[in-house]
Amino acid sequence: MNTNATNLVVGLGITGLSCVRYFARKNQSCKVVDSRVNPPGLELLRKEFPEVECELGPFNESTFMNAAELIVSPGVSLKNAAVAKAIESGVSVTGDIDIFSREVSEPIVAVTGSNGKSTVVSMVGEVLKAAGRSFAIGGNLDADPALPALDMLSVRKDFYVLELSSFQLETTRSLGAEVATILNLSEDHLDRYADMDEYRAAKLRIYTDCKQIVINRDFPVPPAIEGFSGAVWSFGFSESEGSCVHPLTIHGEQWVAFEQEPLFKVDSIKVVGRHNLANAMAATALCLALKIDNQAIREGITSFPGLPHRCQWVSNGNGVDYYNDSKGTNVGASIAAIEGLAEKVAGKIVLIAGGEGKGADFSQLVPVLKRCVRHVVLIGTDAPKIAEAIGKECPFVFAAD
Ligand code: UMA
Ligand code: ADP
Repeated sequence: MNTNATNLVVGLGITGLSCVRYFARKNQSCKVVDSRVNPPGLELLRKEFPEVECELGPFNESTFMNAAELIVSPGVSLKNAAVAKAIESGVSVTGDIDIFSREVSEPIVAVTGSNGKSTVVSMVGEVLKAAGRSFAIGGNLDADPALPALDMLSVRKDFYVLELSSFQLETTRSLGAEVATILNLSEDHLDRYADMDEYRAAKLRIYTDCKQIVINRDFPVPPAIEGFSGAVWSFGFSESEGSCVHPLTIHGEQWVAFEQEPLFKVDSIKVVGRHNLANAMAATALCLALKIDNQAIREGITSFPGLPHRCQWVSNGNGVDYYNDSKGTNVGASIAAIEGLAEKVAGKIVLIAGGEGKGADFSQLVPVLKRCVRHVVLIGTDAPKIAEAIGKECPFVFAAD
């Protein structure tokens, strides 16, 4: 055994820095590696922890082999050659969420899914605020400033609400959440995973050792509840028996109800689109699992104004409304956003789309484009791929920006 072995923090971004801070609080030593020569967290590391050794540039396999444990940032795949070789030779591997779960005894609310995570965790936060409970929200959440999981521990709270990506879940062995959910699953990150099965397997790790599960009845991700003995809650547009949150018509008005009990009117929710109604129902089910009272649920969900860059109204010029949905970073998200907006303006939408497709199949866009969109403007790296997929089905132009 190598007696000089130390914790090796792999990646010096937001997560890596939070890991270094964690080890410092614990008086444990660590070393950092990053395959970039000038990684984003370098300046802060030098300032806050000048004593911490940092190895930059292409990964050195022997550094990995000699580590006591690898703490791998979400952006670094476990298939990375240096990481994989170290794991194969028996070096233990973990991630910030795994460490977080070992440190926390308070209830964790854990949310993953391809889309809607940030909206749902933020809604849960609004409800906890309305209920007067102390809480922290963080993890994958793209907030300003970001709050990586381990930094959430600086002040103890009643509840920890975690947005989790499949990347983070890859290194999470036993989360032990009070309540966990996979909101939905559609193609994403296929540049990192071999196929959807591998992506789904990473997501399913969210349920390990959790006490309660919330499932989306319209989009179950099997085998979530096979052999599960804890409480199962659900949400969805379809009718169902058991502990479910769903829309209910009462005297001609649409409500969100728990079983037969109305909680709040559908039109009292500020965020638009069917996908956001699904998000509101998911957040409601999570809060019911936490035994938060109905009034706080109503207050929290209906006061939530929505997050920037998610179907966010920007301005009106010459009678045209402009919406920013730039957080729709996969095909499923864009379909949900277009369909949500089309409830108001079917057939009149001009879609500006592009960027990096991460291996997605753009042909899935065709039916919704034909139904809801009159023209597409294509930008960014994968613009030609989108053009190829939509072909003659929907008129498009290329634009430089
Ligand atoms: N790095 C290497 N070698 C590699 C890949 C990365 O050294 O092969 C280094 C980079 O040079 C960089 C560091 O790793 O210095 C970056 O680490 P990271 O990519 O894990 O990013 P962090 O800054 O730690 O931010 C991560 C999440 N980013 C990713 O998963 C890509 C953030 O989610 C998250 O908010 C943060 O941890 C705190 O938990 C962002 C995200 O885009 C919002 N997530 C993806 C998504 O939502 O689709 C998953
Ligand atoms: P995430 O954190 O999972 O990326 P967000 O709440 O930030 O999700 O929403 C990002 C985008 O995903 C939104 O702009 C919208 O286009 C789409 N979206 C949001 N909620 C849903 C949902 N429940 N189902 C499908 N797409 C959704």
